[in-house]
Amino acid sequence: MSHVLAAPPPEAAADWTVPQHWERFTAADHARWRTLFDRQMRLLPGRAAPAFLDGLAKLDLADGVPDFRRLSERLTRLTGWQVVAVPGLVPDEIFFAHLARRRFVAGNFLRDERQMDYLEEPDVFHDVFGHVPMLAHPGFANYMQAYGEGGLRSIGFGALDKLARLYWYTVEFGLVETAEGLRIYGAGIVSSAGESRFALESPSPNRLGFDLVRVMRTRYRIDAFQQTYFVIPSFEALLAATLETDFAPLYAELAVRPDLAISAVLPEDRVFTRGTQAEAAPHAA
Ligand code: HBI
Ligand code: FE
Repeated sequence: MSHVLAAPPPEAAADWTVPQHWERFTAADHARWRTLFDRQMRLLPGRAAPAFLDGLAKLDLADGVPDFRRLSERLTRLTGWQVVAVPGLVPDEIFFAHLARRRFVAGNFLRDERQMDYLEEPDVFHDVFGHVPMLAHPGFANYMQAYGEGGLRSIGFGALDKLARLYWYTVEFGLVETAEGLRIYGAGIVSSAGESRFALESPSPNRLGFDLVRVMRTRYRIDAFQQTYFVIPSFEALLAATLETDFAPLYAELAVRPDLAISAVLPEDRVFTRGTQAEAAPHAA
């Protein structure tokens, strides 16, 4: 993670949090947030998981960059989570420690108008619009805390790179199977106009059934749309798979098995065909 500073910047606390200073966001910032919000809302009905859309409806994120104090009050009532501001990417250990305490860290800046489609570091739109709605879902909220606790333990096993793949292929780029077809819930997809369509409608990527070990063996790319997505049957199943697994022997097994290429499809993989009929999405572009 090349952008992570070695120590918290002078304005940050030891846990890397900073005051949000919500009042410093300008009218132009709020307008840019609304542009991003409105664009996603034209795409997400019929594509995003019902859990994501339900969370979004409860959180009041439409009007501009949210004030984290009010957002955290709402979220705390729903699932006990809070949102705290950080300058940008934080070290893994700090990130996991916040998750383990049910605190989600959000970058305290908004992308500029030249980066509306792509940026390298997570900004407040990715972090809040992308991640926070799912934290209003009790099962997913528990999964995220368990992930933080598991992340702290994985460092002791030297297995952080394996566990990071689980985060990548679920929290960031996950798909879920519903009675109506595949739906997106990963924050990296739901906060991206291009990938919201690509993940479900493009014929090119693989959509494979989720399997914990399979996912943790699979490399990932950070510089383009994903070539492989993993589909969970439900958020309850995802939580159960992680809570019921003893990761210590798993890490030992993973250490001696080769990584899988991003594009690999194994004979035992369940392969899904296209995510959703484009015509079934109410606002397909
Ligand atoms: N820092 N701000 C921020 N946001 C993240 O998503 C993040 C991070 N630091 C480390 C990190 N993620 C990784 O540990 C996970 O992607 C596994
Ligand atoms: Fe993210």
